[in-house]
Order: sequence, then structure tokens, then C-alpha cells
Amino acid sequence: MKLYNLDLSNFATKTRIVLYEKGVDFEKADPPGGMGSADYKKLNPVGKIPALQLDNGQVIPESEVINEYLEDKYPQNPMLPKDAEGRAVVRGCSRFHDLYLEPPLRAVLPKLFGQKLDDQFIADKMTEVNSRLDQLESAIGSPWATGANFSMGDAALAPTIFFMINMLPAFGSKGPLEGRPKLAAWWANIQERPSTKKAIGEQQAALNAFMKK
Ligand SMILES: N[C@@H](CCC(=O)N[C@@H](CS)C(=O)NCC(=O)O)C(=O)O
Repeated sequence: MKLYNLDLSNFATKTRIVLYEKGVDFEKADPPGGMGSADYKKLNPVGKIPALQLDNGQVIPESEVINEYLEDKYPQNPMLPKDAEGRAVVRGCSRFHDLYLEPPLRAVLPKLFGQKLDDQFIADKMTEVNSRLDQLESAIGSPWATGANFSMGDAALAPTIFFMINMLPAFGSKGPLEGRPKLAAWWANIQERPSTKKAIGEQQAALNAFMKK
């Protein structure tokens, strides 16, 4: 099994966390030609990272679809509860991440790649990020995002919160944990868990290399 991956990518890190939790063997591969390249689009037409290539050649794109596939295929160390209601809660958490929490951060990332963005645009996106973080603070569980068990919700949130810790102040915002004690307590737990420690450690190393450039 091959994961088209970049260690810096928060969505690829989301999937690596699930692979590490389940102890599944996989090979990491850079997207041929880079993200969005014509060569990579032959494998994943949308061109985004991550995508999982199975040993039979099938390519599964989209972090959430890959994570659901991994859960179906490798039920050990479950990332979803058994009951339908609990599964809805976890899926709601990763969907909140994908649809509402992460997009306003993503909108300002081009600035890190040298693109000029309007100051008001950045300020508006920071207001939106902080309002989503407040919603997360009011809903987050303990010790894990959706309660007693580590889940796909934690896998979705952790790599983006890592980005926010490292990036929000550079965009003129307070850090995501500041004034949010439940989120800060959850983040302390994330730093102790082997799967997140490893995956976010890789993300950190890739961020350090990116910052050096
Ligand atoms: N909905 C996608 C989002 C993936 C995504 O945005 N990946 C970024 C890297 S973190 C990417 O590939 N960007 C390049 C592009 O959009 O062409 C998923 O969950 O996998």
C-alpha cells in the first residue's frame, strides 16, 4: 500500500495518524511531479494530497474516504465507536474540521508561499478561524475530542491545530490554545499519544525544513 504524501500536509498527516494507530504497513511516496501536477492527476484527478494506492492499483483519494476505508479494512484499534449514534458524533467532528475549521486557515496559506493577500481579507479569515475555534472549545470532549476514545475526530483536528499553533500569530491572531482551556488540555493529550507524536513530529520536521528555505 502506498500513500501519496507530504509530511507537511495536514490532510496527509490526518491519514498517517490512522495508519500509525492501526499499525498498518505502508510506503510513503511523493506525488509524481508534485501536488496538482499533470502526472499526479493521472493517479488522482483532483491533484490533492493524500491519496492511497492499494496493492491492486486502485487509488483512493480524500483523507476522510481513506480513513473510512482503513477503518473498514483494518478494524483493529477502532477509530469509530460501534453504535450508530457514536459514529455520527465522530463523523460530525471530522466534518466540522474539514468543512468549517480548516478552510479559513487554508485561505491565508498562499501568503506563506509569497502570494500577496489583502490585509482585510486576512483579518476576516482570522475572525472566522477564531469563531470556529470557540465553537470547538464549547464542543470538545475529554480526554479526546469526542470523549473517552481516541477517534477519527482527533486525527482530523490534531494536524490543523498544529498548523494553527505555529501560524496564527504570524497572521495577527492569538494562538488557538490561548483562552481555550479544554482545547489546551486536549492538545496536551495529543502530544503524549504515540501515533500523533510520530505523525506530528514528521509534520514539525517538514515545517522546520520549509521555514529554512
Ligand atoms: N479534501 C481533501 C483536501 C486535501 C488538501 O487540500 N490537500 C492539500 C495539501 S494539505 C493539497 O493537496 N493542495 C494542493 C492542491 O490543492 O492542488 C482531503 O481531505 O484529502
